[in-house]
Order: sequence, then structure tokens, then C-alpha cells
Amino acid sequence: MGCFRILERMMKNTYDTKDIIFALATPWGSSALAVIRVSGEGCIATLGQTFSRSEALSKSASHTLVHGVLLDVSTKQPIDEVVLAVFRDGRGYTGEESVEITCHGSRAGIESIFGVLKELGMRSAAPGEFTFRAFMRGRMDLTQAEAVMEIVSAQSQLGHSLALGRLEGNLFSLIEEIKQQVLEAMSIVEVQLDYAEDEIVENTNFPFAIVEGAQQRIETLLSTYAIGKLYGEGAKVVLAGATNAGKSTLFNLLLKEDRSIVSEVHGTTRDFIESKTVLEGIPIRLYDTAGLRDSFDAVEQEGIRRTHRLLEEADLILLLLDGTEHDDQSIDLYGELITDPRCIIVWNKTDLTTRKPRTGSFPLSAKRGEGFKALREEMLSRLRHEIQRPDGQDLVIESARQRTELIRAHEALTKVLELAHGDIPLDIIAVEMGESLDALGSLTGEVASADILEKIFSGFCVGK
Ligand SMILES: Nc1nc2c(ncn2[C@@H]2O[C@H](COP(=O)(O)OP(=O)(O)OP(=O)(O)O)[C@@H](O)[C@H]2O)c(=O)[nH]1
Ligand SMILES: [Mg+2]
Repeated sequence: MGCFRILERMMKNTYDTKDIIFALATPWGSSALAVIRVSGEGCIATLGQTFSRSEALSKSASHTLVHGVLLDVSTKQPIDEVVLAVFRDGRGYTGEESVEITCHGSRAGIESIFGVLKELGMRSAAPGEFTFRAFMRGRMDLTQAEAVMEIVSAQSQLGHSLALGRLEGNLFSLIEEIKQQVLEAMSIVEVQLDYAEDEIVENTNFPFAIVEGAQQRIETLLSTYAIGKLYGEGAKVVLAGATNAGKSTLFNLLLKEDRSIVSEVHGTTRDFIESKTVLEGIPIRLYDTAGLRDSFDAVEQEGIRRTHRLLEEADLILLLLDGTEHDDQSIDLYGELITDPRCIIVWNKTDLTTRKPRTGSFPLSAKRGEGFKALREEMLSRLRHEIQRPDGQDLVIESARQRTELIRAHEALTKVLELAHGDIPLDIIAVEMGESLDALGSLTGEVASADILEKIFSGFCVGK
């Protein structure tokens, strides 16, 4: 099915692949330089209509730079001094003729250039439209297209480098190899089918080892999802505890900055505060929350409600107990949390007390930093608890969509093996093999539906 159906649908919607499209590839705002991408057949000649060095541009080779001035279409007044990077013969990012305009980075200047491009008959690109074109022209498969977005949104160096491996096509190559294994098994089954229609499969002739090998490789890949998700998407860490327990002090210590207000007044933090940090390559969204207590203040009650909502979504909770508080009021308030497997209990203010820390808790002086190293190690080990990187496996998946397709392929192969062990007719087994190939094909975009493609590409940023 594939491309034709997809194209038909896409062309009815926003992505008309014949138009010349443009978009800003750098952020909006004031900067020394900005880059505007232009793509589509004929875009070089079209730009030449309003460029001071149109002859140099028309004669330029692919992958060269042409310096000149972009002119107003009707008045021919200068709009901006630019450098054009020229990509001919389908050698641009999109797999078609393209130009990247490096211009000055003021909003007003960029808007003027957009005006010129529109007057030349070009249109602004929809989100993900450049990468969509690259996919449609076979310059990349769907795993690489997704890697583009994963790279753009990477929050840590490790997340970035894992996505880079996928962009280089490592995942695509591995999926192709697995597909070849399934195809090989299928061809063996089909030969037997030709010779022995309606006959029962002889177990000894069934390519068990090949199917098991393919299944094993899928399993290994699936086991990397937790790593990809952790280093790509990151984790939500919520600080909770009674008022005055030292949550904001620990929050600032984790961030290494005075971000949240610390004071001896109970109920200082009234609404949650969110900040980002990176812990050994893991992107962390860290939340300081309103301390729990029975409050009659409407604003504080709302803050406490929000704390509860955050706690539900947390990957890791640091529950702070004030080591100097003898009545341990917070234990009643957080009764269920104490046994929650996501929870690390922190016994704070050790510098003020000689009381024995609660069993299983981590003693800390958030003010002085004593005990912080051990707490940090515990946080890391909890966050990584599911993660075991298979030996020699550099390839990691991060996308939930890819994981779903791998599970589908794996389940189909499990069924294949069960059926083959049960002496089921070969034609029924072949159907399940087809199902696993279909899942692998969807993963790389070979047989992806228009709906899936729209969902993926519309989640991209404009300019990519
Ligand atoms: N001596 C000592 N004081 C601490 C420690 N941690 C926090 N404090 C003090 O305890 C008081 C409360 O600290 P915060 O960090 O504001 O407490 P909180 O849990 O955010 O309080 P609320 O925002 O009111 O819920 C401040 O005066 C801090 O300086 C510690 O480890 N040792
Ligand atoms: Mg606070």
C-alpha cells in the first residue's frame, strides 16, 4: 500500500509536495544570524529572480555558498545581505532541490525575507514538512525521521548521542536484518507449502532456529526501551513532606542554585515550583511542592491539592522528614507514601539532632550538604533500576510507537513458534509470519498508514 495512499491523503491536507516551501530553522528572536530553509524543485531559479548575483547563483554548483543581497521583488531595493547554501539534484535534506538562506537574525529582517519568499509564490512549511519530504523521497526511513525529532528535543548529551545513532540508520539496518531472517524462515515454509499442500508440518523441517534468532534480537531491542525513555524523556522527581521539613533547601541543593524561597516560616512554598536539571545524563524535571499540613487557607489547600496531583505522576518521590520533629506529623499525612516503591525517605536536619534516623531513611543535612552524595547515588540507582543495557548493545529505542510495533512483531513470532510446535498447517503459520513482517514494516515506515504518518510529522517543529 504505502506511499501512494499516503501521498494522496497528504496532498489533500497540508503537505502538497509540489510547492516550494520555506521555514525558519533557527529560533525566533534577535541573534547574529538566522537560517531560513527553502525546498522544492525550481527554488534556486525562483530565488534568482530577486537576488543581486542571480547569474552566480544560477551557475553555482551543488553544496556551494553564494554571497549576495536579497532584493524586494517589485522595487529591487535591498532586503538583507545573505549567504545562500545551494543543494542541487535532490541532494538537499528533503531529497529535492534546496537552499538555506543565512541572513541577519532580527525578527523584522526575517519577516521581510518571508514577505519576499511569499511574493515569489512559495509558502510556509507545516510542522515536520521538510522531514516528511525526506521520508517520502526515501532519504530516510521512519525511525530516522523520528530520530530527527528526538535529537532536536534531546535534553542531555547522552540522549543526544543515542538519538544520533538512530539518525545514522543503525536502527533501520537492524530491523532490516531481522526482517531478512523472518523472510528467510518464510521462504523455507513456503517451499514446503508448495510441495505439500494441506499437509502437516514436520517439526524437523521447520526453521525454528531462524525464528528464535529473530525473536531474540527483537527482545534485546525491546529491553533497551527503558534506557531510551529515561535518557530521552527523562524523569519526574517530586520533593514532598511536611511544611518546614527542608524541601526547598534540598531543591536548591539539587539545582545548585537559590531557586526556591527558604524560610523558617511554615507554608513558605504555596504552589509547586518546577525546574530542570541533569543527573548523570538523565534529564530531570524537579518539583518543589507546598508542604502538607491541615490548612484552612484556601490558597494553601489548592497548593496541597496540586502536590497530590504531582505525586501521582512522579517517577521518584523524595519524602522529607524533619529529624528534629518529635511527633512525626508528616508520617500521618503521608501514610501511604512511606511504603510507595517510588519513595525515598530523607531524614533531614541531621546537624540539629542526635536522634536515630528512621529505619531505611537517608540521613541528610540539606543545609550543610552532609549525606547528599549517598542520597544522590540512591536517586540514580532507583531511576536506573529497570535498566540493564544488554552487552555490546549500543542501539537503544526511545519511541513508544517503535516499542508497540516491536511487541507486535514479537508476539506474532511467539505464535509462529507455538503453532509450529503444535504441528499446525504451514499456511496458518505463514499468516503469523506475515503479521510480524507487517509490524516491522510499520516500524520503519514501509507500510505505515497515513494516520500514523500524520501523527508523527505533525508533532515536529516547523523548520524540521
Ligand atoms: N539546620 C538545618 N536547617 C535546615 C535544614 N534544611 C532546612 N533547614 C531550615 O529549615 C527551614 C525550612 O526550610 P525550607 O527548605 O524552607 O522548608 P520547606 O520544606 O520548603 O518548607 P515549606 O515551603 O514551608 O513547606 C529553613 O529555615 C531552613 O534553613 C538542615 O538540614 N539543617
Ligand atoms: Mg518550601
